[in-house]
Amino acid sequence: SERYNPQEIEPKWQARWAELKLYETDLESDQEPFYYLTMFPYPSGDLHIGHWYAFSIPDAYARFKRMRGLNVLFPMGFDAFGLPAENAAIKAARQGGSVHPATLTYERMAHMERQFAKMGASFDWSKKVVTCDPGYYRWNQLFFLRMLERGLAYRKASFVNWDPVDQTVLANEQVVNGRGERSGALVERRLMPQWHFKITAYAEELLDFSGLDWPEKVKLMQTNWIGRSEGAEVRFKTESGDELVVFTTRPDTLWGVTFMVLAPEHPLVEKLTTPEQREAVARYVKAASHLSEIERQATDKEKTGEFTGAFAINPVNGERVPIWIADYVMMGYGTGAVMAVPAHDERDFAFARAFGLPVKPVIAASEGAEVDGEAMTEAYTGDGVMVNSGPFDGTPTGKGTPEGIHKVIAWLEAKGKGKGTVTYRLRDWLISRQRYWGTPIPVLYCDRCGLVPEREENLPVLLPEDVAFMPTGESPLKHHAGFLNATCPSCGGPAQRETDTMDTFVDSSWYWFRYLSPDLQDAPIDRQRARRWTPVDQYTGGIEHAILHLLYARFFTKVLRDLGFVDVDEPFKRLRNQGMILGEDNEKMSKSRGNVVNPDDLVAEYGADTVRAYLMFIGPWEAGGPWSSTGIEGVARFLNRVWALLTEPVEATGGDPETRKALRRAVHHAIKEVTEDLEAFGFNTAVAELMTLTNAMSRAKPALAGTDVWEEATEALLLLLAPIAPHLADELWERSGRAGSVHQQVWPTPDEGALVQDTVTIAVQVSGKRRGEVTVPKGADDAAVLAAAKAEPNVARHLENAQVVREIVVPGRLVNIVVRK
Ligand code: ANZ
Ligand code: ZN
Repeated sequence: SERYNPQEIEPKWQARWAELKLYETDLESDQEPFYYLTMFPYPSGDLHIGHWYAFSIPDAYARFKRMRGLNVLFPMGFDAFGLPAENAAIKAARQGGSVHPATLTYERMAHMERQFAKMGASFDWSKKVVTCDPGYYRWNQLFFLRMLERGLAYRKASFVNWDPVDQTVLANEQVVNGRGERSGALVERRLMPQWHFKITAYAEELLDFSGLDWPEKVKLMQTNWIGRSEGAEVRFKTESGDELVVFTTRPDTLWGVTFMVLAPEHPLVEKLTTPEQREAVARYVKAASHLSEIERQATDKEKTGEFTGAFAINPVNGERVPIWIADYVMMGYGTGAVMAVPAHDERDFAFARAFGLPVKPVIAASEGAEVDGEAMTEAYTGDGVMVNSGPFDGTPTGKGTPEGIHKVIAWLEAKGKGKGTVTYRLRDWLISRQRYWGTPIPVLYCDRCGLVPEREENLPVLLPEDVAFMPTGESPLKHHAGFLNATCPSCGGPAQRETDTMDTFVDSSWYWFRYLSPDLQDAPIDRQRARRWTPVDQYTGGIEHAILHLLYARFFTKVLRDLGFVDVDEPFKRLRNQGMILGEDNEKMSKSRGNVVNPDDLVAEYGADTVRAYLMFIGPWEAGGPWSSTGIEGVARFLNRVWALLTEPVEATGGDPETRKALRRAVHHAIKEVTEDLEAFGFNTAVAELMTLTNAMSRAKPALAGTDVWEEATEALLLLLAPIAPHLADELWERSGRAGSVHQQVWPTPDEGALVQDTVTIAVQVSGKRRGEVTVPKGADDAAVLAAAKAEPNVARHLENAQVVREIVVPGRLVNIVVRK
């Protein structure tokens, strides 16, 4: 008979599904909606095995949910703006050629769409969203303008990585060992005006994950990223009369301050520094400007710093303390100034020892315990009681027993020397990119009016197509006269357009709302549909997006709610993250290691269904695992066995009731298990269950082929296989004479009756007299049999007020409970 030939059947079914428009979702249908979103890809060019893992398994989930009777929306699009396409254009410019990011991006998207079709993916492409389309990014611009109105978008000087050779701002990823990736020049931290979104205004709300079924790990990562710290702001005065405010989580250590440290970028540094210290301080500030924040915060980094020559007065005891600058203090956190308490803070301790500054303990481990700053070898950070702290001596204090912290805050507030406050590690979202391939920020600079927002009716501010890329990488927008020179929307005079574009994370912060009405002309979001379809029921994607994308998406949803575009507080109800597919050698796949597998080659060799089923079989989807070429062979054999099982004819003998019962039990067991597995993203165990069912069917075939129970088994196998190997299942569905597509069928439900094991009936005696009988599963253990026996009503009556002295179980035959009255 005919062999399983995926190269023939897969294109056939892909064409048939497209023709039937099988996966176009009617968003207005009365059927219960289920929004399954999977993170849309950047159009990098070719689908790699990671894409297959991230998309083919979600496809199985979407197919499963459709068969379960839900109206599933499973859309797809492209996160199409971004650096790689622009870098390709810049590279071409350096080599004297030219490539346009738009051309490249659209070519790549078309190629990837063809590859998705070959995967058998059931995306609803009729809702496609492409973020570099003006019909999409115009709404980024509208949101920006509305946010600007409300102060949620603003422009302020921020530190950026400046490449002095290429005269351009670099992303953190483009700075390697402190140097520009391309120019090799020492990168400087420069203060430049940049656009920001005020995500910090939502810090508190973003810490609330109630009602979200998200992995604990992701919630924890976001919580730490937001980094809420309770503490106090304390007002110190410099000797020259300037106010120097510090943020501290430990105001209870104020009496132990022996010096102060400012971030090198702190605005008071220049003013405070004495003439003798000026040169050394300037040198230190310059050196610090070459370090990234990550390098500065490394815990093993040797402490460096410089004395400013100035002093401050401690507001709690009037002590005079020297003011230093050091790179371990960050300008972007708290107030950029620290009251240093070396006795109780590790970083301050290391700094004090490095520069010979005094250490003054103000917390004793216990009442009366001796404290000696000279003798300390490390900071004491534990709980204890306050000492050498004026009116607070003897007060218990510490992170675990914060009485002292609270009392000192109340005291500071009463004396007007400070106040309790909450600080977040989260910074406002810097969205400015000095790049071409992104959404133009819709504002202008007018000589007369200053900063002027573009009028909403003039949107979109189009990205000009006729641009020349610079070998330096500088944005071509800066040199495009037609784009730059515009009319002021306010006074009609000449104005210059903003040349910064938006971070592409803006594009991915609301795209799932747009899938609901991708062509809507007069609004970004169909609010009615959004009410019905969001929050997204299930979102899946890579763990690498645990913080930025997922936090921005939550922030944007809340902003859109506050701007009146949507009515939900959160974007994604349930989140799951897939693991990673590693090479055969258990290492990350990479070209340099030579351990990459190419999905196109695999599809040509085995067919898409085998690749899909094998990726599912590798291990729990949320864990990932190493690729195995013998593993995929095994799964290929499995699908071939399914094919042979349902296509090779046999003369069956008919079988007896026992074999019929055994087959039905295997079938309904599989239905039950596969359903539970798929619901819980247990794709590996679902495939294993199907292998077990196939084995049971192989054993039963010579007896039962052609009988009603065989047909029941065939139907169940194909239905359960449909999400996993969608082409093979549909082909066998058709060949077995069944109507329609298997993907339009209803998911089976297990017949609980068929699951019941065979039973035996056992006589029950009480002290040797027969008092009843019980029916229990064959092979049930003694404890279960005894429990059933004692529960039998007549037996129970005879056991009342009696003391059991012995219990005898003769398996499969008899129970005797010996009692004494
Ligand atoms: C005095 C003190 C004494 C501190 C003590 C800690 C322990 P978290 O918990 O992460 O919020 N700090 C404040 N602003 C800083 C900045 N811009 N750069 C670097 N460090 C800064 O950390 C808060 C603590 O980090 C603050 O409390 C301050 O040191 C330091 F026994 O103040 B503490
Ligand atoms: Zn003007």
